[in-house]
Amino acid sequence: MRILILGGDGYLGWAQAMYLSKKGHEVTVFDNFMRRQFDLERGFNSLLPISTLYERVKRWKEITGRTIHIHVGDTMDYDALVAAIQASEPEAIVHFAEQRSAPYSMIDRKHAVFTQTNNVIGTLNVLYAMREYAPESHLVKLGTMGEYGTPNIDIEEGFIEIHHKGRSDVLPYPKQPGSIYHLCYDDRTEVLTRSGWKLFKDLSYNDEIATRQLDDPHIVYEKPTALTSYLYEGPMYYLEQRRIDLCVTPNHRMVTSFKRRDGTEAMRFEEAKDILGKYNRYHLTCEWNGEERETFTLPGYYVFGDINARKPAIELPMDDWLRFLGWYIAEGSVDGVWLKKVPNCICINQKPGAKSRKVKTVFERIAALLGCTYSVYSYPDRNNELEGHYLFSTQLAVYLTQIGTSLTKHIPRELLNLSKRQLRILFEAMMSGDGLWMDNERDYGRYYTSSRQLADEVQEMALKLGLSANISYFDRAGGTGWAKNREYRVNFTKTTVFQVNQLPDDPNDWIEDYAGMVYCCEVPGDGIILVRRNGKPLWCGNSKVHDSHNIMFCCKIWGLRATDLNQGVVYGVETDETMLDPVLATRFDYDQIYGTALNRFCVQVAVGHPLTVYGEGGQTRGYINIRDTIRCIELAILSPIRAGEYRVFNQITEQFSLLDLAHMVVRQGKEMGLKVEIAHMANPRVEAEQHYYNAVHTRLIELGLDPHLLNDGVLQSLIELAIEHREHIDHSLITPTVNWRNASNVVSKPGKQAFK
Ligand code: NAD
Ligand code: USQ
Repeated sequence: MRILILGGDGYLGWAQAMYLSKKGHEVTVFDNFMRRQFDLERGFNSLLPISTLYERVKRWKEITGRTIHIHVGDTMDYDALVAAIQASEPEAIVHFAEQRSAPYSMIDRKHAVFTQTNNVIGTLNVLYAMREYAPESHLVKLGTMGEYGTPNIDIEEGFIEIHHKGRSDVLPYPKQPGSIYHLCYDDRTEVLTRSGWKLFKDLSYNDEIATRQLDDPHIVYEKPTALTSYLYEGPMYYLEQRRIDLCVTPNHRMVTSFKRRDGTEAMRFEEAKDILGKYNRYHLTCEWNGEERETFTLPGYYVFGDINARKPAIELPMDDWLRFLGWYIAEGSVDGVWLKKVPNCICINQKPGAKSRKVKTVFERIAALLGCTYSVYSYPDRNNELEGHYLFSTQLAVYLTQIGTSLTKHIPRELLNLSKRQLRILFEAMMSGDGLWMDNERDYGRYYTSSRQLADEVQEMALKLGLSANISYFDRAGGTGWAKNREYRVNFTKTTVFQVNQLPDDPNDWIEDYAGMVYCCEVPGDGIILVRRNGKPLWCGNSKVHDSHNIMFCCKIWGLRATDLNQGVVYGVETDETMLDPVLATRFDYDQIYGTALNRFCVQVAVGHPLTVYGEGGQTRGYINIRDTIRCIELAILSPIRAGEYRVFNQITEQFSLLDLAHMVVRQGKEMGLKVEIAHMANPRVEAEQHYYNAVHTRLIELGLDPHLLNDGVLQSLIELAIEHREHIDHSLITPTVNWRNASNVVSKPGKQAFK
């Protein structure tokens, strides 16, 4: 069989590659050497020295006569992945290529984001590449038992039968670790970012997305930790109402509002399909803590015709500037470009009356601050007399030309980060020009503009002021001149919560088939983001699932075949192949980041380090010998699988608590005449230290696995191996320094001997 092994240079991948090659399969290894790079950067090492992949493959050929092909590449690089698939034409793809260390993912935000991006997006690329170039191939994906967490019921193999309100179904077993957000919104949904509204397809990892928490309505901008997009054909949940417009996958997490007993309003997550046809309530508004700024800097400019003469910048009080700018954005224009080629005056025309008097006050103030001339001219216009207010300042005029003309007018982006109080000044001034208040409290009104961008920004400003706001537009058919342009209307009210009314003959939500791209993003916190469709914004959640759910989904829609192997902690490094020659050894990690419990304990015994049991030691996990790992994967590859089938095996052979393990190692160490003790350390992780654990693992046994269980002989050979190589052990790498409770941790550098 032709087999592609992604991550084939790693601890398990290399042992697997040799095992399958020896069995006569045509093996290709794909790896980006990320694991080796981490060692180089941090001064980490493997207990057994490891040769380069090229040396390994060469030696393998010399000893066995068999060829293992190499493709150096990254699953994040779709073209490289596709090239490997096209070259190897795999009948099976074994996917080990993930960042697999829990402590690594908890070092800090950067490492967390890398882990999620590498693993989730890398796997998505694998799925897409399979669909396009190897649709008949069988994906064998290494998952982990850790996905299930430590529930207080038995862990089944992937699926669980649920009886609910007299009905039953077999559903995926609940996952409880960190997870990705998955397919959600249609291709017309936008999301609010620090630089304005953006369609999901235009989002990048540098964008900062407006998020909130369930119990905290304040907008906090966060960079996405994952962006996902899929081609999707299937049902979508539609919700269309005066204030709300949404189109999401039925499993999407909606954020609905409900009244607590004490009358206060709270929010909760509900799946879209579960709220169909109900009188749901939605929270439409936000809270905003912007920045108070005392001054605005009017930039300097080069005097026309004299490149050496530059007028310096001028500081203006921010509140005065906002009052002026609001009027200018709504009603103002820059003149003089056509007269003198240099913009030199700013003009607002108004009918005589209250509005004209307001403009006069604002212009007089700016003229005084800038020391420039302000004049008012009266002239007739059609049936009216108009007052033209003019400020003569080239510096101001040069700056204002950047704010656009009627179709392109906009608010300088940095001003949208101002405090609520200052935004209100700008908003009031703009409303005085182009707005219409519909109540005396000024909580209900409309802003008119022919600039699409300005409409978006006024909506954002209204939301930050705590109002709910949507945008509609009006096409003026048959208009001439300026009046032929589309008119955008930003409608805002004080209403915080909106209830959807359902009329039996005119429902507001429904399920309808959809074919197109769907998008989502992952953000820190509760995963609530501000989205907008057809100009109507709404706080909304995401569908949290793990990348195994992506695999399940792709099997369903594209007919791919996949086996998801939820594997426990692996121990040991000796297989028939790794023992053939030192060049063929696989890595043996004992450090605080990549070293796993039993491997670490054996190294610790070898150098007389107390066994690092974190916390009480009641943490129970499934364990498996490396020999069984590689056999299980072979069994998964060889056992037939239907197109569209997604199956899950729990890949463990026995389970132990940490203390059980530690006591076994102590006993064996003493047996070998070594001094061994257990040190209960403060647990650097946040995890249950005493819990129920019973994981079903029968399917691989049924397929023919004959387990190598952990016994004194296995422990003795692991400890002997560690003793043989103990001169390579860097003691400073043993002590854990990554604490789950910290947002940022320091990982030891070489040369720091923490213990000797
Ligand atoms: P490892 O870190 O030794 O090997 C992973 C390999 O994948 C490395 O060689 C690395 O360079 C490569 N890689 C990572 N990201 C890549 C990318 N984007 N593109 C190309 N190559 C990439 O890890 P391992 O212990 O061999 O584990 C492999 C898989 O098995 C992981 O998915 C892990 O979750 C799973 N697993 C391991 C254990 C264990 O105890 N080691 C237990 C359960 C499950
Ligand atoms: N632990 C100690 N002392 C140590 C090291 C670990 O007490 O010196 C504890 C941990 O707190 C944890 C348990 O031992 O409770 C297991 O930790 P580990 O580091 O051996 O393994 P883990 O972090 O669970 O991760 C490993 C692999 C990972 C794989 C997982 C399988 O690195 O890729 O997914 O095992 S499982 O645990 O079943 O999810």
